[in-house]
This record gives sequence, structure tokens and C-alpha cells, in this order.
Amino acid sequence: MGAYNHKEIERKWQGFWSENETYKVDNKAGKPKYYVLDMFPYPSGAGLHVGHPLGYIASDIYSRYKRLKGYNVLHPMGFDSFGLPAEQYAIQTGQHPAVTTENNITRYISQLKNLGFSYDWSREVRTSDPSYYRWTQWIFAQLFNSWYNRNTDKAEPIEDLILIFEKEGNGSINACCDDDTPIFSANEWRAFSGEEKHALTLKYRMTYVAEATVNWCAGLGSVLSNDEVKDGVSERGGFPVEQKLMRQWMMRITAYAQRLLDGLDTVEWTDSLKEQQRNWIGRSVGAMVRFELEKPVDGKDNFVEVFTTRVDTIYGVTFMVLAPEHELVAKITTAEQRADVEQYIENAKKRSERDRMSDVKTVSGAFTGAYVLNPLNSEKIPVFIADYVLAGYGTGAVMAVPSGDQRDWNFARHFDLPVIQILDAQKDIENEADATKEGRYVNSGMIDGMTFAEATQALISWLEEKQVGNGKVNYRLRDAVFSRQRYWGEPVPVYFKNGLPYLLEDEDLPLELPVVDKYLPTATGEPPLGRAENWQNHVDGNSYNYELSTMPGWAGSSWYWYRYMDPHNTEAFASKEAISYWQDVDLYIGGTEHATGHLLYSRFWNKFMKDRGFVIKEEPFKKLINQGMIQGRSSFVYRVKSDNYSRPVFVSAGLKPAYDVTPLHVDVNIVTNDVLDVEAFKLSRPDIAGENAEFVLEDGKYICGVEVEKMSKSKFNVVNPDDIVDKYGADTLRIYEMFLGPLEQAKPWNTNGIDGTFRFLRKLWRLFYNDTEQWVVTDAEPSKEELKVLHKTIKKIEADIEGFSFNTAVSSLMVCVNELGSLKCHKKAVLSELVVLISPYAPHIAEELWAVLGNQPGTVSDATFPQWEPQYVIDDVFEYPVQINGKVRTSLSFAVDADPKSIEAEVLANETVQKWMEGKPARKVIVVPKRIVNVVI
Ligand code: ANZ
Repeated sequence: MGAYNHKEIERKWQGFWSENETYKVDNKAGKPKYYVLDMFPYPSGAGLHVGHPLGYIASDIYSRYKRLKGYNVLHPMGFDSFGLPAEQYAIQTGQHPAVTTENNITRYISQLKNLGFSYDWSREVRTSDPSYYRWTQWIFAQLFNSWYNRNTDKAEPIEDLILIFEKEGNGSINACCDDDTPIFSANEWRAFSGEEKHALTLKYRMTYVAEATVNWCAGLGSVLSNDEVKDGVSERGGFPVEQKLMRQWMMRITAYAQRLLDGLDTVEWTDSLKEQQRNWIGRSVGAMVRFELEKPVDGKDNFVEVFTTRVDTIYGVTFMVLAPEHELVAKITTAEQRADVEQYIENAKKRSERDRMSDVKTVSGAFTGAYVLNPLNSEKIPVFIADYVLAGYGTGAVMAVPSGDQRDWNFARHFDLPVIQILDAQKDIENEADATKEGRYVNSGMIDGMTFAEATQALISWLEEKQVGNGKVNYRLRDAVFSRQRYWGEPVPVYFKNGLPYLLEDEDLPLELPVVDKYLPTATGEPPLGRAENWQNHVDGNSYNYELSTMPGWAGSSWYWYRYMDPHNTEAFASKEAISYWQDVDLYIGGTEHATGHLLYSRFWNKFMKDRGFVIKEEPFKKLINQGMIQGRSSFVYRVKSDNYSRPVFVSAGLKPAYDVTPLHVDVNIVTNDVLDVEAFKLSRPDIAGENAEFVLEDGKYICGVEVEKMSKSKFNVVNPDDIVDKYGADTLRIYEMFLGPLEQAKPWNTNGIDGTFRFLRKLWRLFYNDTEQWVVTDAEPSKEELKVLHKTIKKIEADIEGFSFNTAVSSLMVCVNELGSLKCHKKAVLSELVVLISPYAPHIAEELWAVLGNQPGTVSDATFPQWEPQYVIDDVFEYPVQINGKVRTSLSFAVDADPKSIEAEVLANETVQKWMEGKPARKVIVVPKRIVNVVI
């Protein structure tokens, strides 16, 4: 073997790994398990850029490390392959999304393999594969067949609920169910028809159909989830999004609100991620209070119920506000106010919930003409409608307290409504929070003189006693909309009979996507599946229509980590044995963009599956790390502004202050160390720099300007890992990406530094082969100094990897190689261990060196991570300056733990010391441990 030929080495070992299935893992290896998971990618048409592998490299290093530490490591990869881009491409080109997806996946796999990841490819999954989505449909079916029992606080089979109905009706059932669920007795239940019974169970099922206000995006022809909408437009494509009431499949995630919160305390995630989830779930502790209507309307609607987190402010209530959509509005509005109210409702429809929530400036509303009575003191309170009150939160009504709430205060000012000061310490609403802690109530009936805590407690007891209210915990979390009006997603395994949904039989799964002529909605506005011909379920000689919407992107990703445990199982989503062996993900690495989408839905499905006994763990992802984004480092050229673009002039960055210029992005791949390859630029961009373009240079070079931006095609700053691998090798790329900075931090990509990393690997090579490429490794015994370098490095690397500090581990490796280089250490005993240490970072070169060292077994991944020995890692000696009468005369080394008495004896016996003492006796010897020795004569 000659020089360090990364191409040859990497090709050779990638071939070896794949032929020998080096990274294939068994579900039982007699070793402890460790599961390292990457958030699986959507295979986009653009392929990977250097930002994508950052997290994959980190997880690969960790997996390889754990394997060397004796664990049986599951480290799989797959594809979240249903999604909008493939569908949009299909709409434009007619190409079936399955074809595009397949091509993209092939490209992804080859790019990933090129980087030397230790994935067990035999476990690859694709969410769009019928053998996979058969199980996504099965999980949907389990949700359909379950209800949430609040007494046991878990999901249970729907048959158990039906048994209770049969025995005692539903009066005492404590379930998560629709608000409009009627109460019935066992006798009534038995008298219902089959269809009536079925319709009633639908009110309890974990997944159900409902009219829901959704984010409708006409441009994409589909409903979007909240996290797919940014600033009122679709995240993909930037199409306008409007609020629309539609019939949708829903998931009763709200049943799990508290458990989703509680679980956060048990996982090792970053505080910021946990905080985002907590905010999304939005737990509020407060009270429900019923305000009687002054003029009763029909039957039971004789009060307005509000949810408040500040029941203590009830004496400060001066008006009431209902959401414009509140069902009472039509009933209570007086004839005189009707026109005003209707006009207001019309206008409110045009604003999205997000706008309504974020807009704190606009004050608008309308008086309904109705009044309610304050339950505490029977004061008459006018009822308004205003869109700052949201229909979907709490009860859709608020008791307004202008002295306590900014929006209520603005509203009161605008409509000239009274403000009642209720706290003595309350000067103005700005310092209301402090006042709450310190102040005592005035003008406040039964709570006069009380503190906040006392008042809250007293009022809730009073309300409960009088049956006009109760303590209540509210969550901002809403049930999740589960329907998408798209083609490229999982079909929902449901058909409709007389308007009611029924599940397909298990043996009829998967319900595969049908063939359609176009990937667009039908002429009547049905989703694309409505185009499929004869696509119906045949039961007992009848044909029934299938559900036409498909599942959302998050369905397939909400359980995929279980499929990797047993990917080829045709009897179950994974066998019981596989699940009890792997249990959960020990380390999960991925981007922060999934904080409130994927990571919340997966936890929800996981808890559900746990309740039903399908899985073991309450939380699926023990530890989670978010890799920081790799930003692009854009390069710019500066075109002098001119009327004559047939002969454009570009000035080098340093010269631009003297000109009036337009900065233009230039492809970073034709820029080296900020110097532009002018010829390549002319050739590649004839649109802006033709043959006769002029370049004003600095020192004979055209220097580009630089800016850090998002890595994206439109900014010409995308760096393709394939190009880097080709030039420097995957090992260099892997080390370089880790070296860029702490894993969790955002950082710009800068190809300029990569040479240094490449040189590091060549230096490593030089410990084995000399300049003339001769093998120089010997069997000589390592010196103490060499062992010290090695063992300190082992200790540091181990601590760094355990702490996920990959960048500092890389620098220690670099220091180690430098030090061994200076010591001219070519000893096998040291180098073998070094190779193992480096192998998680640079697996190809490590395999090669491991093999040429003649090590058995044949792959470094089966080696054992070296053990550092304490004797080599402590700085065991300290060099003491030795003073004679205050002047340093020499220095002597002693063990750091040597006792002062023995130091004193040795110092006095030392020749140099004796020379300076000139035969006089020592009057005193002062030994300051690890500092200094002073001899006084
Ligand atoms: C009286 C009050 C006095 C309130 C005060 C706040 C401060 P969180 O913490 O987010 O749960 N509210 C209730 N339902 C609402 C709705 N549908 N739309 C808009 N606002 C609503 O907020 C609960 C508080 O937000 C409730 O407590 C209610 O106003 C308001 F000094 O009641 B509060």
C-alpha cells in the first residue's frame, strides 16, 4: 500500500461492509441493547447537501462508539416517503409519485452509503410502501377501536365501553368524548338500532369524524396542519391559507394532554424543546364560572359559561365577551343590535385564528343587547362579541376585567365601559403581576382583605358549593386534524355505509392507493382519490365508497422506530420479542423543526400503543439531541451599475467602496478561499457575465464577498457532499463536519478549512508509512511518554463522546496524532489503539490501518474500545522550583502525592542544593505542595 489514497480505501471498505453485512444486527445478541435513531428524511429531488449529514455523522459516531463499548447497536435508516413535493411534481408532469420517490430514494441511498454510515440497510423502511403503510392503517384501526377512559387514565378497547353501555348506559362513564354526547340508560341503549349504536360509539373513539375549522389551502388543494402554515401562507409554495369548516378525521390527542406534559419530566431533551411542547399543550389552571342570563332563552341555555385563570378578579368584571362564533350569539342578540352584530360576524370570518390571537392593537366588537348577572353580587353585566375571544379555546367566552387584562382594558376604553379597581396595590395594569402577589383585595365582597391564593381558594369553594362554577384545568392543545385532501398519502382504511364510517377488515389491509388519471381534485371538489374508477369496498353483495382523503405526513412517522425493530414481519408491525428487546430509542438525533409536530404526535401514538399493550414504554425517545443547522456561506461578485450590460464590469470585493455596485450571488463551487475562478464564472453564467465581461482584480485575483445565509439553491451556496467526498474523501468530510463546532449550534459551512482536516488524516497515515511510503510500524515496547499521550487521549475522547462533544474529541485526536508524530512513535501497541479510537470518526482509513496492522478480527467495528489506565493519565509529577534563601537555584520533580517530609529529605540530599547551601545547616525547609520548596539557611 502506498500513499493515502482515500478513493481506493473508501471504495474497498464500503464494498467490504456491504458484502459482509458488517452492520447487520440481530434482535438478540446476548449483549445490552442500544438504539440510535436519526430522524428519517423525506427524499427530496435535490438530494443531500452538506448540511443534511451533520446529525447522521454524529449519530454514526455514537453508534460505532457504543458498538466498540460492547453494545448491540440498532442504527437504522429509512425514508419518510409520502409527501407534498412528489405529489406536486406529479401534478405538473403526470409522473406517478411512486416513481419520483423511488428515484430520489435511490439517489439518497447512494449518497448516504458514500459517507460510510454504519446503518443496517437490511432494516430500511419506506412509509409509502404498502407493506409499511399496511401497519399505519392497522394502527389507525386500533385507534378507531379504542376510547379513552378517564378513570383508568388510558385508552381501552371499544368493546369494553359497549359492555358498560349494555349494563348501565353511559351516565357514569368518565371518558374523553364529544361535547354533544347524549346521556342514555342501558335500556335505551338496547333499544337503539345497530346504526344508532354505531353512531353513538363514534363520539368516543380515539379517531372520529367531525366538522372542524381547518387551514384550507386552495393553492395546494388541501388542508394543512398548523405547523405547515407560516405567517398565513403555506410553508411549501407560499399559497394563501384560509379558515374553513370541513368534515375531517380527527385524533383525540387532547385525551393525552396531561400525560404528554408529565412525560416531558422523564426524558433527556433540551429545556427549550420541552418548553416548546409545554407551550403548545398550554396547561392553564383556573375555574369555570356560569353567569346567568338576565333574560333566559330556551331551555338549558340560561347562562354563559366562561373559563378564567383569574377567578379572583370576578369582582372587577364589568362586561362579558363572546367569540363571534359562540352558539348563544344568535339567541341572545336583541332586535336593535342584530344588524350590528351580523355585520361584525361577517367581518370576523375574514381573519384567521392566528391573526386574531396576535393582533392586540385593533379594538373592535359589537354589543348584543343582552346582559348577564355576576353570580357573586348579581351586578348586571353587558354582553359583547369580539374576535379577540377565540371560539375554540375554553368556552369561547370571557368575563372581562379591564383592571386585570390589557385587551379587556383596551376594549373598555374603546366602548367607554367602567373599570373597577379590585386590588389595593394595583396602580395600573402594568404591575398587575406584582400586585397579585403582594396586594389584598378591596371593593371585593367576600374576598376583601384576602391575598391572591386565599381569594382563589375561597371563590372556587363558593362557586362549587353554589353549583355555579368549579375549579378547572384547561389545555390549549386541540384534537389533531388527520385528513388530507391529497393523493400521495396512506388511504384511510374506512368505507361509508349510510353516511357512517366502518373499518375495513384486517385481512383487507393494506388498502392500496388506487390508480388515478390525474393527481388533482375532481370536478366536484373531491380529493384526487375520487378519480379512481370502481374504487369501492364490496361487502355482502353491496358496494360502498371508501374514504377519499388520505392520512397526513405525520402518520407514517409516528411509529416508524418500531418497524425498524422487525421490518419484515407480515403478522404484526413488530413482534413482541423484538419490541421487548429494543423497547425504545436511547438516542434520537434530528432537527428542531419537529418540536411540536412529529415529536408530539409520536409521543401521542406511543402512549396510545402502550395503553393498548402493543408496546412497552410510555415515552419513545429517551434522549434527544437537535443538531444545529449548517448555514450556507454565500459568495458574491459585485457588478458595477451601468446602462450597458453587454459589457458588464465586476470589481473585486476590496475595491467595491469606490464604485456603485450590485452584489450578485455566485456559485460557491467555483470559489476557492474566496478567490473566484473567473473563467468558470464566465462559462457558467453567460446570463450575467458573458465573454467580454471585465474583471477589476486585486493583486491579480478576483476576491468574492461573503455572507452567511440559509443553504439553498437560490443562493448558489449549496455544497454537495458528493463533491467533497470525491476530492477529500468521506472520512475527511465526517471529521470536518464534526470539527466545525458544537453539534447543537448553528454554524456556517466553510470549505476553506477542509484542507486542514485532510492533512490530519495524512499525518495519521505517516505514523504508519514514511515519506517514501514504506511501512514503518514496529513491535517495540512503547515508552511511558507515548503511553501517556495515548491514554490521555483515550480518556478525553471517551468523556467527549459521552458528552456529545464531538468537536473537542476531534481536536484531541489531532493533538494526539501531532504528539505521536513528534515522538516518532511507530509502535504497533500504541497505533492499534489509536486506530480504534479514530474509527468512529474516520471508519474507512481506520479499517484499512487496522487490517494492515494485521489485527484480528477482520473489521475494526468488532474491536473493543481501549481502556485508559489511571497510571498514565494523571500528571503524576510536579516540577518544584527550589529556592535557597528566597532565590531559585534549581528545580526538582516529585510525585504530586509525595509527602512533604520525603520531599524535604530529597531536596537536602540533592547535589546542587548542597552546593548552594555551602555546607551550612538548613534552619527551615518550607514545602508548599505543588508550588515551591524554600530552604532557609
Ligand atoms: C378573567 C381574567 C382576568 C383573565 C385577568 C385574565 C386576566 P390562558 O392562560 O391562556 O389559559 N380567555 C379565556 N377563554 C378565552 C378565549 N376563548 N379567547 C380569548 N381569551 C380567553 O388564558 C386564560 C384567560 O384568557 C382567561 O382568564 C380569560 O381571561 C381569557 F386579570 O378571565 B381571564
